[in-house]
Amino acid sequence: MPSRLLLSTAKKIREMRIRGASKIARAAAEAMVEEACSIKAASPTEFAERMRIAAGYLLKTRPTAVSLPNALEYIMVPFEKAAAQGLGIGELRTIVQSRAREFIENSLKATKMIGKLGAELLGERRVIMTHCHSMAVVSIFAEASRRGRVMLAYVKETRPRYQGRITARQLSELGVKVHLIVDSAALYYMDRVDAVLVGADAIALDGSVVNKIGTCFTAMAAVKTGKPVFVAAETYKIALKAKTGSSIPIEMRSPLEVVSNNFVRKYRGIEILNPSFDITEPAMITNIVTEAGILSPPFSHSIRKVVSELGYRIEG
Ligand code: RUB
Repeated sequence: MPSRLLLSTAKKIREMRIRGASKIARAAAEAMVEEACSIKAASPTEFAERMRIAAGYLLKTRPTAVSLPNALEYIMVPFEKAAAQGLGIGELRTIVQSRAREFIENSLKATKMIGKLGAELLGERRVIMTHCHSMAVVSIFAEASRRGRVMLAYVKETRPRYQGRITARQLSELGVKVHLIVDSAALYYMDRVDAVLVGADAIALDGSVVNKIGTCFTAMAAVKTGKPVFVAAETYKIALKAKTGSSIPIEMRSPLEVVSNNFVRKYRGIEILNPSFDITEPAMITNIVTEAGILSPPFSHSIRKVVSELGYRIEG
């Protein structure tokens, strides 16, 4: 069994007290450090096995955000190499610590860089519609505000978990004027906005974007009214095993996020469906802002290019 601390982080991620793809990844990396420090193993083999168990637990918490397996692989691939070479417990522990800390640091830097590149991409576009809550998106607003631009955000509330309220609060604190709207008002207000800007949980190699349920619908409304759709995502959200969006698993969450327990008990014949994410096809996306640059269509080309420049390995 992993330590109580790791189990508690896993529970927080599962229950969405830690949420958002980049925060999930960083929390998992931090949990791996804590685990490496707390394990008292009799041999390097036992230490390695317990680290694998810990990574496995974290991996199972949420299935869609590819940032989570990518963060764990960032730590575990060199770890496994070192374990196979017969390194001692102390050295193995150091590898986990340094890789995890490096991942966290790079992740924070990447979000900041996305802010800069995204603010440039927005240019004179000041009225932006967004969905859910993405730190990459907030970073772009923060940078645009820092540059003295007066921004107005149409923030969709994002049922059933209302992450839009977090975005609304954070943008408002940045000095952005905010209109919080119900999800179904997206098309109604679309003609007043200059662009749609959303985050991502995973990006397939063809440029399909997996993000909070309702993203695709918002993108469709934007396309219908001729507005650009920008996606902000760190490169560790690229799903290196997914040629298209359809191979990325979509998390189904509890009906109790949608209706009360009483409702479920009273209307047993009603099946409540609660998919947490959807897939926006590449043809609907104008640009993807990453820390390594702004990607343009055809995404199947620009994503593979950035992946190879970064030295990431496409699998399968
Ligand atoms: C969050 C969500 C966010 C992405 C990107 O979903 O869809 O848009 O995770 O966020 P949930 P970030 O609330 O279900 O985790 O840019 O912060 O990584």
